[in-house]
Amino acid sequence: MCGIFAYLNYLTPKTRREVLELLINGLKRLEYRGYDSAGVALDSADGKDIAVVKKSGKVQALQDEINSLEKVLDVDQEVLCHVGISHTRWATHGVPSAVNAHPQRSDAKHGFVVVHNGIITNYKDIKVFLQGKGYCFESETDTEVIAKFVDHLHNQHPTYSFRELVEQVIEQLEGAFALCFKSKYFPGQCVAARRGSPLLVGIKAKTKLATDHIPILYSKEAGNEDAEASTLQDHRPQGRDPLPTMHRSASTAEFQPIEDKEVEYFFASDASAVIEHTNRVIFLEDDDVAAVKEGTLSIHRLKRSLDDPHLREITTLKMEIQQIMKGNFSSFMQKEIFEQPESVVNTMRGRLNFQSKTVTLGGIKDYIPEIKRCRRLMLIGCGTSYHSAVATRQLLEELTELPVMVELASDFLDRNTPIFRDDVCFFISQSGETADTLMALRYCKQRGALIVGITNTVGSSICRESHCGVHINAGPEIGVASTKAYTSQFISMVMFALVMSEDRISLKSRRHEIIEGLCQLGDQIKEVLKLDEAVKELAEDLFQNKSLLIMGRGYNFATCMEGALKVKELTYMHSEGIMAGELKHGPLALVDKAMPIIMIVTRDPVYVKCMNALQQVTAREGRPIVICEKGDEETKQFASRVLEVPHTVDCLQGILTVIPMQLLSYHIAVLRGCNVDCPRNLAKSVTVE
Ligand code: G6Q
Ligand code: GLU
Repeated sequence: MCGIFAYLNYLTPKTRREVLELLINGLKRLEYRGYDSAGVALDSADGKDIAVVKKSGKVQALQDEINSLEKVLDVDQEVLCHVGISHTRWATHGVPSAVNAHPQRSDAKHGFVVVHNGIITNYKDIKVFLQGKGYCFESETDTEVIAKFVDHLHNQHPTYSFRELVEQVIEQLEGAFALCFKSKYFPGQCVAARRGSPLLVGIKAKTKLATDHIPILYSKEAGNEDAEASTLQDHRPQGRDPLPTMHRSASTAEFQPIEDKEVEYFFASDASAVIEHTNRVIFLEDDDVAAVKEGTLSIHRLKRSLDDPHLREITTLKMEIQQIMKGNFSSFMQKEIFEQPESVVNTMRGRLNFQSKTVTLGGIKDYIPEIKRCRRLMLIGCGTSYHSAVATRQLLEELTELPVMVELASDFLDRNTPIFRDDVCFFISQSGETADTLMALRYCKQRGALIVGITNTVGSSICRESHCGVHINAGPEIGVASTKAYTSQFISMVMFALVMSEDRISLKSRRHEIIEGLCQLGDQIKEVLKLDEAVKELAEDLFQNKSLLIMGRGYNFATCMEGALKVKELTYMHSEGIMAGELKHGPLALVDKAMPIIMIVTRDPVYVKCMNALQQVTAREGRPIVICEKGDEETKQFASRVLEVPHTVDCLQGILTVIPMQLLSYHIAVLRGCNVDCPRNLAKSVTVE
């Protein structure tokens, strides 16, 4: 959630206008992650102070504010070496307002400023400690303690380097964070750190980089744990500083991976913000501290754990700039809905051989024998990702003959669900950063289960912390409402089920039927997308309603839940996915001629039961809108309106039935004047519990 973007130019002259444009543009790319306020910090025009501009609302509001300050900011002045940091906030502590927006500062003179993604859970303790030292707080955020804490340490230990100060600070922080610091005392330097929230460094050098790796510098070796930092609690009662002196970096000769000339660095919470500048990035790991001083980047960790790699790899991103541009579409969500004919094919590319009818999932193939021996499969996720698990559970049960549990990550954790070494746990997440899912992953990993990540984001935390996994390869998804990631997650799980059953003769024809179905899916999705106009007309009839019920069962139940989630989040209209088998047990009471109802009825094993439900609804004067298979005259008779989708194999039908629901929520949102890409109160990547 929310975004960090920082830009450092070293010996690459830029006007302050250019720096500001870079920062604002970076924030706009990240705005989908969180967006209630935004801010920037850069050197003041006279170079003696730091100028901070913050604004409540969207990045555009910040940009307008900056435009009005052009004179004060002396935007045409050139800077040779400079650090600018910026942030778009999704408030967790304190209302969205200019004062709560980031950068947060240490003091009115801007000794240190910081931008933060995440939550500091022990901020109250630190705040009390700092108040005792005379610090006064101006915001309601948890973040402000960080800026003041680093300032306090600086006062106590003026000889410490910027990076050392940040190392000391993060050792005292609990919770989740990605941080980026700028300081008046350390001009031209930038220090960033992360734990639990994503952060990467982009590198743009004039000359080709001499290396593909950056070695990590450690302040402490493994096994030297007695030199462990004291905690804040240890120090406070004696009134001492929470600063362990033994931590100073032991390394003297810093490695200089980048020639110290003409280089630009970008710090960002996600790759979409840097891709237009460079495709060379380093994904930071938890507890990494990245520092740039005199144009040289170094990465530090406080202590070396035994399994630590000694290097951080410089990754070349494959993402294309077009992938994060809206093109001719009015919103990212609309673009992503219409990308599905290609994105589903990308998910299968190189994995599914339609001729030989074989499936290879490179990221898990070595683990398949172990998975086949497991006690049960657990599928864990949140929101839409959870729905993709619901959608594919039945097929997994059928093709693996294993018990399959489907869990919402938050509830799974609340229950302290028993997990065993012979469990195989799938973590499904578009972003790969969702806090609940990540914590459930760690919970299962600790208990010895095999961890399989199903994500769309290369380099994400879930990706890195899994034993094996599948990248769904849907391409960047920017709209907050998940669409193409859902269909690609769905297909990834179907492919996994196919892999698990490849040596089962009795399932051969079923497997072939499914592979045939997958082969036609791209074209069939194109067919479904032609319903756009009809769906728009339907939206015109529905958009003023207060509620929308979506009913179905079997393979289509997940579509009902996913459709209802889309409607809720995008249109703020009440919507509920109802399991048609449960109608008589309560929901039927809601049915009358005024209640808008959508029913999904396809020719699968529960068709007859669905028809019963349909008749129960019409018998109560309900006027259901029916999503059914093309040419199904019998079903259409009971419908007040119909949306027909092509026929495919029962277990894939959910991919085709969910698309009209995606379109419907999109059109209702537009008609209701809602912000399609950034629904209120939501963020794309939910890195807090
Ligand atoms: C739905 C949302 C949301 C999302 C979850 C999980 O439209 O995007 O429900 O699916 O927040 O996110 P991840 O898939 O990134 O873990
Ligand atoms: N917890 C911080 C705040 O509320 C950061 C929120 C964010 O990640 O944007 O200011």
